[in-house]
Amino acid sequence: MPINYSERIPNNVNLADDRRLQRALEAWQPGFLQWWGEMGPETFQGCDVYLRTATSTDAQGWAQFGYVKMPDYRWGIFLAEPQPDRRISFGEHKGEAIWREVPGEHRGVLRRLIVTQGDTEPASVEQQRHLGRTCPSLYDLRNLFQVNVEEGRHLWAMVYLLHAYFGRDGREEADALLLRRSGNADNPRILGAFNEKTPDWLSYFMFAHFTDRDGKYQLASLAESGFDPLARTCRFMLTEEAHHLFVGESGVGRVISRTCQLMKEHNTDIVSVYGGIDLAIIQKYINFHYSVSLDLFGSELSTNAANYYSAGLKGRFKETDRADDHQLKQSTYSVLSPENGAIVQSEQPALIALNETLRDSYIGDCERALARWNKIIREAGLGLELKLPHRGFRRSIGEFAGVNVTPDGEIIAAAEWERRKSDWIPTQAERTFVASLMKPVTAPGQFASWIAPPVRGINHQALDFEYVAALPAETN
Ligand code: BYC
Repeated sequence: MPINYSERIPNNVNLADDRRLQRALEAWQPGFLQWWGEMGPETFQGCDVYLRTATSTDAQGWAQFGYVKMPDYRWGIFLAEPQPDRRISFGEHKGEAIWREVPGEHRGVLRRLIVTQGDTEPASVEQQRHLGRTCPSLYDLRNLFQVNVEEGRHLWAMVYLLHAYFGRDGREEADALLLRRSGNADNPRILGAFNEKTPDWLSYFMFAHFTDRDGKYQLASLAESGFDPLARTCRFMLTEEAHHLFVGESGVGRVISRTCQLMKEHNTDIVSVYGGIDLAIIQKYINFHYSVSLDLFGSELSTNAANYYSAGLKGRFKETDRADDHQLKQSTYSVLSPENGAIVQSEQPALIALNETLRDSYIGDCERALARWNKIIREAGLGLELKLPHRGFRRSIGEFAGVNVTPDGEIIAAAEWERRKSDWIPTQAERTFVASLMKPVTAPGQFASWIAPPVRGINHQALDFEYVAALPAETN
């Protein structure tokens, strides 16, 4: 369905036919723009950025490329096309018609899920606000801004649902989404990972790889929802999410590639003296971001998750492709947890183990991506491997919270953890070193010393294309 760009808020939800909703969103828009000005990418708001904008939700039309100044980006409301005869595919309402309105008894829970999802979007923009100033290339700068404007659009997506379906409570929640701030002690973002800092580009690529990937799995579960407007919104968000994951995986891959090149050139593992990032440091960044992101799936055993599922609000990853009863009343699922100093496996009711089920899908995806990074190292002829730490490593949520688990999955005493943790997560000195490499590179076609160029440019453009033009004088 084409998107109407002549409207103040581009949309494919017939906003023009609903004056009340239109006015409510138009009233929210100035607050959003003010938030974007205060908390969106600093310094570069006046630049021309070669951005992709969605102009329709079908396979051909959702990516139009051209120079746009970020504040002029057309943030809009786009739902994927409805699926004819779609029925609820899981839970107590399995087989019933999907809901086009919020079912009264699930209103509070549904609102909470939408708010939690919505809160992550502006949070990530806030976390990445300062990165532009230290970009490793114009190509990377453009990709950062593409991700940022789309996270802004994902906020719009959730705000639309709140305004359209949740009345006054929804409007209040939509306002609150613009008031919380990542890392703010008094009014923080809801989920842990979104209050961490993203101080350098290695952290950013790790975030886009590991944390955005949680987004993929959460959105895919919400895309199964019996509440059809939520399902369709998330389906369209997933098309944009794929690019964010590409930025993360290829970004880390290019850092690894450059490190390998320097290792071979100088016949050493310690490439930091040559302007690269040692594989050992990259490993620690992986350990940090992977463990923070695992927490985003919630507790292994969760009655919340069971309730979301039974109510038909949040399914499993690829729910409809699974060959079971889609109600899970009798099934069990295998869960790991610490017990008397060891990590043991037990069978738990599948319904309350749904967070763990989703986490397992995510872990499988992370393992496949890790294998692709290791392939880069192998193809460089180096006999080293990166690893994902054990799922219990450095967890703050769920069964492993407060338990000291090594990356290899051994439970150790607190004192030993304190002694050894600098072997596993970045030390302040390593973070300072990585920060010291972050010198801006803004000449077209040039790349920082610590990262390899990408294989190809954006939308068939050359690598030396001016992906961001009209840079402020201070950044040239
Ligand atoms: N931090 O039963 P439990 C994305 C809370 S990322 C802080 O274990 P539940 C993106 C929980 O709220 C995807 N608190 O968890 C990525 C609960 O609080 P109450 C975001 C946490 O409810 C990059 C308590 O602990 N989308 O899109 O089963 C860039 C016990 O709850 C955390 C979603 O998350 C945490 N990590 O599941 C941009 C989808 N974990 O009730 C965007 C919507 C748990 O005691 N959210 N808690 O006050 C959900 O489905 C669920 O809320 C969660 C938690 C999966 C997050």
